Amino acid sequence: MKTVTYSVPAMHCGHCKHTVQTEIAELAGVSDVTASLETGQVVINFDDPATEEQIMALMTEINYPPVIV
Ligand SMILES: [Cu+2]
Repeated sequence: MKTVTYSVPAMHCGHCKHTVQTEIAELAGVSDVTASLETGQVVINFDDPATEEQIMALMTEINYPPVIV
């Protein structure tokens, strides 16, 4: 199990948080996504076949580009 934490400056409200969490959670291999508006961060637990590159590409695609912290 790998865990990554990204800062997501584009995440501003509950709707953003929901979108980020549900879209990332749909990726095969992702087991848990926790977004926090307080910190502006998203914590993602994942395993194969998901990759960090794939997660970052998806987040960019849905207009919530991640910043590595
Ligand atoms: Cu929003």
